[in-house]
Amino acid sequence: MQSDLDLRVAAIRRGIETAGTELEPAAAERANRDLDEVLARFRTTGDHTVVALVGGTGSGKSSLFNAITRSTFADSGFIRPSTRQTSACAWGSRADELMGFLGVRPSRRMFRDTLLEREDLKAIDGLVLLDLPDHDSVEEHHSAQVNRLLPVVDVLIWVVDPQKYADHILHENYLRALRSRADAMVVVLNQVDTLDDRGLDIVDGDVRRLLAADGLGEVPVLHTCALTGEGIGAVHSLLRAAVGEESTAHRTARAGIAAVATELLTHVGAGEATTDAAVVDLTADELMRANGIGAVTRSIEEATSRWVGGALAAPQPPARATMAAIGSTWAGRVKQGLPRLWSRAVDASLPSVESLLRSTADAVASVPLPEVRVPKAEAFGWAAVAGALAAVTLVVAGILQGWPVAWVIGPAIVLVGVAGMLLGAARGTRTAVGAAWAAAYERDVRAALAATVDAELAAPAAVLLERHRAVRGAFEEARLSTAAGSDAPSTGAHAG
Ligand SMILES: Nc1nc2c(ncn2[C@@H]2O[C@H](COP(=O)(O)OP(=O)(O)O)[C@@H](O)[C@H]2O)c(=O)[nH]1
Ligand SMILES: [Mg+2]
Repeated sequence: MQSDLDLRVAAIRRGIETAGTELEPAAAERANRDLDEVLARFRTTGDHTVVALVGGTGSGKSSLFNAITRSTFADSGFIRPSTRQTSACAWGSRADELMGFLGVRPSRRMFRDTLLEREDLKAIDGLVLLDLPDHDSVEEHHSAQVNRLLPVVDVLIWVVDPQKYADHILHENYLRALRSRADAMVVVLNQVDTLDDRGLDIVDGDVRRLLAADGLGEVPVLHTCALTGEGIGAVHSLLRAAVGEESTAHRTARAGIAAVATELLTHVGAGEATTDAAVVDLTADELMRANGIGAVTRSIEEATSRWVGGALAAPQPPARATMAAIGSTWAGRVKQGLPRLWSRAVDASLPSVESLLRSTADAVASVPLPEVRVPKAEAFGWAAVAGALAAVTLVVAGILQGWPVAWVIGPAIVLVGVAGMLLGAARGTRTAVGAAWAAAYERDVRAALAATVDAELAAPAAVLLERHRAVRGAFEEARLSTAAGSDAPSTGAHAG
């Protein structure tokens, strides 16, 4: 599971590096320092599952320790009623650093290879079982030991016996104070062999009632007899379950890393604006207006529709202030939601107004204005003129030659009609061609301007936004609540 934490830490370090100057140096420094601290603490305690037997003198903690480990390692018995030294058994790893951290003397450490264990204690690598000094051996070092234990302990097994389960100190000083760790607590009622069935019912009911009064009603209660081994199987199951859960040390480290990531996330935006075609087109449209392209297209339509053509309006280069406004509108769209340093980077990535003016002028100039002559319409026009002339000629000739009126009038009407149709065709052709040329000009200029916006504005912004996305993604990855790359559940009761 260490690798899961490593991945998270690596993600944060990668994010910090990718952010570069866009992350305040103080924030980066603090994050790195906090990560070092979290990792150092995790290395000291290690990714062990720590289970501690706690309770009053004579309840049977040491006997239970021995029963669980199938040893006689822990001092037990009335001869030495008060255990002064913590005994510990580690499975699968020596857990030396953790033992040292907890103040377990080397002579009180015991190591077990899980491969050599019986069925119910296989697969509990990483378990460390502690037999703590009695809590009522009122000694300075005892409370210090308990305090050191709390940040790493995964399961606290409170051992009570039928005589002393209502112990005042136990309830006041420990159970109540540890209410927040209720999910990590189990009560073992030991020495059940000293009770008959009725007695067991009464004591069990009492214990549960007292726990409920302490706000620990959910804490499971097991029954054991350390001398006969009765109920020890249930304790073994509990230990196996605890090993299967994410350890407290791991969860603490993960939470520490998540806290660092959460703080770093305040230095990036919640998302990134887009620089896609729709946004590029918005700015291209603004440049169209600023360059007076609308007037040019109108003049193309008008000039084409006239017989004699006419001069076309030329594009007008925008004023410097207009271009500056378009540039800052673009920047505003891109910077949306970005914090100060990232916004500053967006501004820095923008070309100067002069450069924008130049590239825009180049883009507009790259599209030539159309020739407004429409030969097809002119041909129609001349044909119409010829038709009209023919009609006039026919009429004049008919009058001079004295042809019958009927000969002349019919063909003349037909000729005039044809000429009229040709005139209509000429006008229609001009209008259609003019509209097409205007549209083509507008389309080409827009494409040229969009290409300019793409190259000059969108490309540098996209690089920046992509970097921001990578940084944000890295920090978010480090904050994921489920263990990345691990199937360990993130939370949950250790016993039940
Ligand atoms: N009858 C009985 N005696 C027990 C049981 N567990 C422990 N004892 C005895 O209780 C006394 C105290 O046990 P010990 O393990 O030293 O308790 P500790 O002070 O909590 O560590 C010893 O004499 C044990 O033999 C049990 O389940 N049944
Ligand atoms: Mg003891």
